[in-house]
Amino acid sequence: AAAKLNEGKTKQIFELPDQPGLVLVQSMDQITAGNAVRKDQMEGKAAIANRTTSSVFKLLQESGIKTAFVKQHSDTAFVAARCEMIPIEWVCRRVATGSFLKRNPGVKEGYRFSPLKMEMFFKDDANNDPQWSEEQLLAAKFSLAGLAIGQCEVDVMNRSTVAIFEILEKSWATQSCTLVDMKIEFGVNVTTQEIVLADVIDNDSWRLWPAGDRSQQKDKQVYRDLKEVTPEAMQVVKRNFEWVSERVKLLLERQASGRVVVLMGSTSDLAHCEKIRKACTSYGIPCILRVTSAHKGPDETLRIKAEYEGDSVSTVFVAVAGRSNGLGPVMSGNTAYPVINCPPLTPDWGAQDVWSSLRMPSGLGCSTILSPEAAAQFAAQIFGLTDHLVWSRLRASMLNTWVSLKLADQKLQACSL
Ligand SMILES: Nc1ncnc2c1ncn2[C@@H]1O[C@H](COP(=O)(O)OP(=O)(O)OP(=O)(O)O)[C@@H](O)[C@H]1O
Ligand SMILES: *[C@@H]1O[C@H](CO)[C@@H](O)[C@H](O)[C@H]1NC(C)=O
Ligand SMILES: *[C@@H]1O[C@H](CO)[C@@H](O)[C@H](O)[C@H]1NC(C)=O
Ligand SMILES: *[C@@H]1O[C@H](CO)[C@@H](O)[C@H](O)[C@H]1NC(C)=O
Ligand SMILES: CC(=O)N[C@H]1CO[C@H](CO)[C@@H](O)[C@@H]1O
Ligand SMILES: [Mg+2]
Repeated sequence: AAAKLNEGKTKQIFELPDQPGLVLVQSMDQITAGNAVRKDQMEGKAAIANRTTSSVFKLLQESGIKTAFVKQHSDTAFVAARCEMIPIEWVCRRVATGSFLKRNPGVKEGYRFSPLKMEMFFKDDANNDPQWSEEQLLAAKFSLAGLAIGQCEVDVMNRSTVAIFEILEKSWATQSCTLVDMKIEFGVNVTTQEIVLADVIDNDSWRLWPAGDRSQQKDKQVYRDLKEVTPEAMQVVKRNFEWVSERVKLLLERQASGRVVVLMGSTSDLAHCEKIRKACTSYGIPCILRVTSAHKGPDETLRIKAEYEGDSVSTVFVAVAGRSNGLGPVMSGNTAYPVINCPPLTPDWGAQDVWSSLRMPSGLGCSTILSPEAAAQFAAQIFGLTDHLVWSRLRASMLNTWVSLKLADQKLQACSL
């Protein structure tokens, strides 16, 4: 049997002898509240927890959030990157409820935080997990897996928590569920020294109110609120957990279908168009390339347009035409779908050619974006309005860019010292 590295109230962590950078996280069939004062076995809970954690981590992972999760191992266990855990619970709130109301008397339940309210708690069972300020965390001078937890690391965790909350909030909204608040933990990947979302996200990690209605809450609060633990009451708690674990799978499903259709005036622009397609694919958006010239074959241009208007799949057209761009404006004047001009400009005439994409007759709403990647990104932002999976990739990408800049600056400062 593999060596046990750690054991807590709800999980055991095992070494994977053949994969030193990885661990096995095993859930146990036990439910706790109020720091294990109340402890009941609930058959099947571990399996439900497993499903919840796996689906949520998969959703975040596919969006581009760095997490410790690697893959599902069994009904009750998953494989994760081996981490040294930062002993802080990061709490993020959209709606005031629970302990926040106790600590902030006068605030009414249901108060909405915009921006999100961030809090952190030091994981210290003996002292009931005291709330900490950022300054206290810095003063603690934690060092995990060789990484000192300073201002930069704290900012990265703070920003990551917000992004993770927003992604889960958008995802739950597709199920008409309000994500009220959430608590998460970060670890330091021992192999890469990266800060990653670790531990688990299960129904104990958040409050979910279907249709924003507290009375229909599907989270662990139901269990905490039980006056007496009867078999019937435990069945209600378990049914709620099952409800969450069934719903959480739906978060991974695309809610809307959409596609980008790139029209190019000539195959000489193929390389430019392939860049658009590649970027679309990175957002999970299908992208189709077609050749047509609005100057030389307008009948064909309009026929191709009709093809994509005829099947009720939401479409963003991207027009790629050099020299004089007739394609984008003609499309834009004849379809209600969005049209993005993405002209492949050349150094010699680009400054003149671009005007054929910018100066439009009245009544046309096409946009112009010069970089092929940025044109795809704009199309993704349009689909992101209705597709939470696309929106999540955009949101995670924003976070990752922010973190890279922060780390680049930190590295540069360290060098110049
Ligand atoms: N990927 C990981 N690598 C290493 N350790 C991990 C990983 N994920 C979780 N752990 C640790 O496994 C231990 C057991 O988890 P569990 O949640 O059961 O503990 P707990 O009793 O709730 O205690 P805690 O208050 O520390 O969470 C915890 O210390 C947790 O931080
Ligand atoms: C963490 O470690 C694993 C294996 O040890 C590695 O494969 C992975 O890329 C690392 N980074 C993240 C973000 O998980
Ligand atoms: C639900 O919450 C319990 C309470 O701890 C948690 O431990 C369990 O893993 C969760 N199960 C589900 C359904 O996710
Ligand atoms: C997180 O960042 C916000 C915005 O910079 C800041 O106001 C807040 O105090 C931080 N929260 C914590 C707990 O560090
Ligand atoms: C018992 C059980 O349902 N195990 C599941 C754990 O989670 C993964 C991912 O959702 C499922 O594929 C397993 O079947
Ligand atoms: Mg824990």
